[in-house]
Amino acid sequence: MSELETAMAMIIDVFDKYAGAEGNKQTLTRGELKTLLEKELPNFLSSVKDKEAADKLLNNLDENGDSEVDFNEFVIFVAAMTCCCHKYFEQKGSK
Ligand SMILES: [Ca+2]
Ligand SMILES: [Ca+2]
Repeated sequence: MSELETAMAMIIDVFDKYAGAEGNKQTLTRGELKTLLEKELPNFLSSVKDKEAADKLLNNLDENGDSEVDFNEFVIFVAAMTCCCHKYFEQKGSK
């Protein structure tokens, strides 16, 4: 597989791993999302330390309002995070 294909497969793997922990295997509950963020995005989570921010994040992610995060909603989040990282490194590189 190419690098990009590997990256995509890994995103799917990560989602499946955490979404399968409890309840619906196709969606992340609040608890599952929290575990995912703690394990996979520890640096990001330390920047949104307060619980309110994490709750707000989930509400923003949950586009269809079912209180869970499905794969589509998760991918939008990953894409948004990737854009932020890209911008960050671009700014860093230009200095
Ligand atoms: Ca689940
Ligand atoms: Ca949802």
